[in-house]
Amino acid sequence: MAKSKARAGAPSGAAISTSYNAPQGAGGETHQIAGANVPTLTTQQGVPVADDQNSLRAGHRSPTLLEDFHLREKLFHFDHERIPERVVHARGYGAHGFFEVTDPLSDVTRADVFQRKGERTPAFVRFSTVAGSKGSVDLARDVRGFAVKIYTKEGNWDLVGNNIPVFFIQDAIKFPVLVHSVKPEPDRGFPQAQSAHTNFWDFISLTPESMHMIMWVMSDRAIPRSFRFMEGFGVHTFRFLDKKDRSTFVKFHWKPKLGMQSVAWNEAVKINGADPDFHRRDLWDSITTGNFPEWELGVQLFDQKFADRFAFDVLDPTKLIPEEELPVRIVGRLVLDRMVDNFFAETEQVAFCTQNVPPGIDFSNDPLLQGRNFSYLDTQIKRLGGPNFTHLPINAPKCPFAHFQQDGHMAMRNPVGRVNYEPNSWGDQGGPRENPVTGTRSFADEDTGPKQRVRSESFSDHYSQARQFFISQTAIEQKHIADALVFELSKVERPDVRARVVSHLLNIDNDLAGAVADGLGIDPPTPAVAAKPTNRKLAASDALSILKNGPESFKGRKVGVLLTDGADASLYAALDAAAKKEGATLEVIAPKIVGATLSDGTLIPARQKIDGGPSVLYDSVVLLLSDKGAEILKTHAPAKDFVNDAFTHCKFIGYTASALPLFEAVALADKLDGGCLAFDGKRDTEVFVKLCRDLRFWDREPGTKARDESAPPKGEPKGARKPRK
Ligand code: HDE
Repeated sequence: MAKSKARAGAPSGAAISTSYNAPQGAGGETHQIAGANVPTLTTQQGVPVADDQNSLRAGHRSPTLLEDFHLREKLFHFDHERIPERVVHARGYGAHGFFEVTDPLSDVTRADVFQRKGERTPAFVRFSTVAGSKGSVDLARDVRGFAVKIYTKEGNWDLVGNNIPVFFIQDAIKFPVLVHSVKPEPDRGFPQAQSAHTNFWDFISLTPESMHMIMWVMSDRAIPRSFRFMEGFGVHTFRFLDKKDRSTFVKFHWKPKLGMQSVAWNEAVKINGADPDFHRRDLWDSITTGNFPEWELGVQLFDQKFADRFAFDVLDPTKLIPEEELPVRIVGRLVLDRMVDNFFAETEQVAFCTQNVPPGIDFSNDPLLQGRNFSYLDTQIKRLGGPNFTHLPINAPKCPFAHFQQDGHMAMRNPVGRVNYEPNSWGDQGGPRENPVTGTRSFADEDTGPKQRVRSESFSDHYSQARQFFISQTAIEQKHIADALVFELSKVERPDVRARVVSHLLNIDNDLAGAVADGLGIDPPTPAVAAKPTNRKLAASDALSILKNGPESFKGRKVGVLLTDGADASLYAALDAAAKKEGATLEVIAPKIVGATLSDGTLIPARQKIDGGPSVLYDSVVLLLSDKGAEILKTHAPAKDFVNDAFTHCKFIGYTASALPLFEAVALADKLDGGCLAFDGKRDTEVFVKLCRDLRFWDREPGTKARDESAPPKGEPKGARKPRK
């Protein structure tokens, strides 16, 4: 059991946690070293170690002796530290929390976890990217995994979802090749964590069913600002079963309390260089500072009649049900309030399995879900080395369990007694028996037919919802989709593949196809042959847009404050207070990591030295400079990039008049717009924070209408003013 302890005599005075293996609760042998009482280092067998720095040798300069069991054990264990990384979703980050019911669902499900209002059930969540390996960057353009394990009183429920409500393919049999196509190309072993390459788009261009998902993946949903600002979806249609085993179909939604937010593509590229762990750090920072991220759980409930009249097959995982057509009922909340003690033991070893459902939750016949129910158990056996991965604390249920499964690799429990089978004649000595009353039951589905390899005709519309997604976006978001497609296809080496993708886009939206063809410098080809013509009459769904559902506040966001010696102390204090009032945080960037001494002599420590804290890491920026500070920074490349990037990425910029030389140095002094606010006095800091509620000043983005009328900005303060020079 790994222990974390504060070590006495830590140099900084702050508590340092150490991570080492020791028996749970055991005192163990200790000894004094440099005034501290420390545990004695041992081998795995518990033998005390006298020298951990030098291997055993016959003389000063002689070969190492084979009998050095401490050396051999240490190397052997190190050599085996890695387990196979997940074949997909290898890069992930997890946290603990709880699920709380706010609106019980006893009317539709017997699942115990949904019965009592206010009841909290422990949960563990692992967010991930799909394509990259464990060490890849956080801001790849990719789907994000949103896997939730809820430790219910009737067994673990794993809702292994994504931040996108549909999927690339309709049948599990296509999954291995989909993944092969997006992963590094097999001969050259690159590109890493990128869909922008020939093989992926070749496969996609030959797989029209992927077009709806492609619209999502090319949208800003695939470059989220952090895990805290993205939605999650169960994707498939599931079933709820009530006490009488009556079925209600259900689709699961997680809605972030802080609202949705994404970064710009150019930011994503730069963040990956500046902080490849951007999403991990964000979750760590927010949870360890007590700003616990939270999502609402919503359900879309429907019956067979709705399914029959809905325009698409509810078993088709490339389709969603628009919220406008079937509202989402909010039934609970998920709060993440504790980081793991140990990344490997918990985040790496957690084993999600879609087939883990408690009584009252059941599967539909979605062919992708059916395939997943085999795949997840199978993959855990490979990854965790045997059938006993449920013995690991992160995977073990937190409710009582009783079964006759035994032995196998790494069995960690010690079953006692003589009886390991049932039925048996040993009465109450005979161990667990089945319970038809509380036991899990499946829906008595009568669907059956001839044995065949077939795709249902009802799965054949590949373009209508792709179009619906596209027309539901604001003009800015539509432009981002077109830009992303041009970027990705520009990395595709084969012109025929590029043209084939555009031929599909023509079945989605002519303007989109035209913009992409133009961006690639090609003439639009003829439209792809469609199994079913696009229904161009589907109404737009506002719920599908990020910008139409912007947050009401700047809560949970971060202001990067570039600070120099001599900066106005009262403005800094006012800005700090205004940000705190909003629930946002300040992060100080300074020319030196020691920080900046303000006009009143206070030293404000910096979190980043300017070279390590580019503006892409922040939601908005403030330049709080002294005249002297600005003079120094105006020739400093990272400071110039800081300002230039913040402006290019449509960020709100607060500044003091003394910062103007820095704007001049990047030729922006004449371009300052309504997204730039000069601080004349302390009150302006509050105006600035209110401005930031819009998250970005989109008027600045080239190639889009001044302000996208379909997305009225939320929370724009009346007092916003043009800056003065
Ligand atoms: Fe997965 N998927 N998947 N997937 N998936 C895995 O399981 C698989 C699919 C998702 O944080 C693997 O433990 C098949 C859809 C998440 O540990 C593997 C198919 C959705 C995670 C696997 C799908 C997902 C995985 C790899 C098509 C969204 C990360 C390691 C039939 C609803 C879980 C592992 C974590 C992981 C198989 C499609 C989400 C190989 C065969 C659709 C969030 O079993």
